[in-house]
Amino acid sequence: MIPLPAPNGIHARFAVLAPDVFRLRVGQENGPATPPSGAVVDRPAPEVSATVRRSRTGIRITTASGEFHWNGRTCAWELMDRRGLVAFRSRGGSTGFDHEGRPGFALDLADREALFGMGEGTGILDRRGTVREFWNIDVLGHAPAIHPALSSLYVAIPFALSLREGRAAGLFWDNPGRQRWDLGATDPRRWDLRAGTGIIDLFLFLGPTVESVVRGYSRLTGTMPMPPEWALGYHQSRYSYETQARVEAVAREFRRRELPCDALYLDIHHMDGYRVFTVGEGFPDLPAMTRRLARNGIRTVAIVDPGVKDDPRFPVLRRGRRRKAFVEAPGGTGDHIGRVWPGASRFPDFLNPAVRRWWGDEQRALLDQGIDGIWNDMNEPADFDRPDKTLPPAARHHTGDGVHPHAAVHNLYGQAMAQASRDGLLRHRPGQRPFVVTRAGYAGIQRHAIVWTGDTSSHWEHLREAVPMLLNLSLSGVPFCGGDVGGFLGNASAELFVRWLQFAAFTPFLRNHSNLGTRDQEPWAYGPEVEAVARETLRLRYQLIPYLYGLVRQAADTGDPVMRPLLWHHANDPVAVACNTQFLVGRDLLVAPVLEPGCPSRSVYLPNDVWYEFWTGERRVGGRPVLADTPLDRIPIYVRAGGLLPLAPVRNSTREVAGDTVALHLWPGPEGSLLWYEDDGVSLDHGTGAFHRRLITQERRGRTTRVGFGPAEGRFPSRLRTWRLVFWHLPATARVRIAGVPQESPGSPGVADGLLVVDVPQRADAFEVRVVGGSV
Ligand code: MIG
Repeated sequence: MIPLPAPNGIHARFAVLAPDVFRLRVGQENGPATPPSGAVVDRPAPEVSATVRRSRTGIRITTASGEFHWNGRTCAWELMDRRGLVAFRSRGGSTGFDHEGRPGFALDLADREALFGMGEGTGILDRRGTVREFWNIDVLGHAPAIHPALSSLYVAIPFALSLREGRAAGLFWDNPGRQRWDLGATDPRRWDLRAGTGIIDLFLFLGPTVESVVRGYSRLTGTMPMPPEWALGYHQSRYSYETQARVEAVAREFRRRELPCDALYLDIHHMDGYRVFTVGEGFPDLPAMTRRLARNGIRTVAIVDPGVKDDPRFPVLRRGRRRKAFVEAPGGTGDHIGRVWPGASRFPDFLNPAVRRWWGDEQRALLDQGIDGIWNDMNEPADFDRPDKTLPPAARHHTGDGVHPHAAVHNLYGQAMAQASRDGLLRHRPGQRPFVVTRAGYAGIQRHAIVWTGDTSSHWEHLREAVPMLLNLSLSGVPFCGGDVGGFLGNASAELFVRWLQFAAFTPFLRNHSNLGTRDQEPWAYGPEVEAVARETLRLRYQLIPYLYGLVRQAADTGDPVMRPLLWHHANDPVAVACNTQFLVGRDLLVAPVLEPGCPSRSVYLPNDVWYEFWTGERRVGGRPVLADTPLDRIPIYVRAGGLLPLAPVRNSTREVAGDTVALHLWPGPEGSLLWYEDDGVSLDHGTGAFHRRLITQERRGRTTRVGFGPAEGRFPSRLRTWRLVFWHLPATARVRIAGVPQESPGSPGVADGLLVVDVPQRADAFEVRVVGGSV
């Protein structure tokens, strides 16, 4: 790192990680040791060329993409792009430590600057004008009606994406203690960032596109690994399916009613007196149950909470104590004893690598009985008896790198637990992709687990809030996320349930879950009309799985989220930037969920492009709102002109063999592309080339449409035999050539006017389908 001149007592350094990615570290001389957060993935730093110029007052560091200025007397600093446009500016006197040694700095906010990301949060997409705290807490029912001034939730990710008139930049302050960001709430022109402990360790991203900022952040903190394909199926949970008989009955209902389902969940009642890793009397033969479920294509996921019952006869506790595996009380006077579901409990010190390993091994008790996935809850961690609902600030963690007070590492606890879970699964199910869902996390959580957004309420207000919440999580490096379908607290009405399911069908993690004592919420629980809509919704979801799976692979490669705010592709369109009620799935699919009760229609803003209504094929010119009909069985969906959307045959589980024909819908437009992706869905072999990927493009010029199938990449043989190309707005009389060969009467009989359907046999080499016909 490049040493920066600094006033007495301050120790400042700077590093150029890439021409557009920088690190600024400001500490105190003789300050306390800072724990490593583990958020940043260690990678050998490439040689980046930078010019360093020192002056009497400070230093200037210039790269191909931008320039950093630092004043050694006042600690003023700024980062600007090549053209001199400021991304971040901190005035003199603001960067440093207060009299209690707490770090902080302030940034100028520009006139039309909007701030996104920051992990899980309530409220709208743009966080400017609010106060955000980073301190993981268990909040029951986080709707604003219940907690009006809620400033933190279960997942703290101190990463922000700033957008100024289409120019994006990013900032990540790696500090897992408490942070408080005043995002222009007190002074609309000032973004004030403070932490309770530690140092300033900032990573700055110059952009200027949203994509480059989020990709840069994802490269730094790691992208998500490929989940098993079944993670994209429909999951059914409740607090709790209390007995084996009940779980098996639910599984049978799904199959009898031909409702797709890939996983059922066991909440805390499956345990013996809430003792972690045990199975209670309600489940007399769990191995037989998981086997029967598996035969029906249904996986079983079990909840695992951190609190270990302080019962001297409980073997997990004894083994943990022998290993000194628990977080110590302040002053090191024995283990901290808190209270959670099992009553008095101790908390594994997941920050210690040896404890993570031990815990991962304890999971074997569940794996041996056929449990397929782990659900980590209460890992903020929650501690019922304490006023702050978590471990004492001075509780002691023995990390791999010294002893640290809980206050300095709090936000890492849930993350480290998820890491223990995943790593344990990797060891004990070698060669298989782990499935872990977590409630708490910090920057980098995507490397370890799927995130679900905890205890929402069955209110319309909360369904509305789920859209920006998942979008901001997606912008925070967490592409695989979702929330409880139907809401957790309280009873969802039939209408709310349907609308929630229709929305969630387009979110990566699709799980129905509900609180203890609430009404049944399985898709059939609201009667036949709702069940029929639910079935169609789930079938559409399953048809979309290949499309989603391809996007998940892109997320794994780059960090590009599956679910994107409109601003991802339309950062220069102020209406798109401010949109809280719609989102994109990939580039081409726009979803406008119904978020209000009793509405026969809703207004949908289409960004500046041409769009087609998915259900009817109607053409709509964007750059303005349109009105969409919203009968109960419809969710408004639009496809971008030129878009390609694959729809697979319906399955009841991803475990069923997929049919060998995929319908590839193509909407007219100048250009479009799809990255088609397949692999075996379960193993780690995709990491060594066992996948099938090809770029499919569409180009329309005048009366000619070309569909290009690029060469197949990877050594996994495609399961497809036939591409059924469905061209919207082309007549069945159009002339078709496949790889140069003219086709006789290509149009399938019985297809509606304005749809041309062409079956194309799968082949591995590159080829083109060319269609001439139709109007311009
Ligand atoms: O304090 O395990 O968010 O999904 O059903 C409640 C019982 C504890 C909170 C989770 C919820 C789960 C519940 N848990």
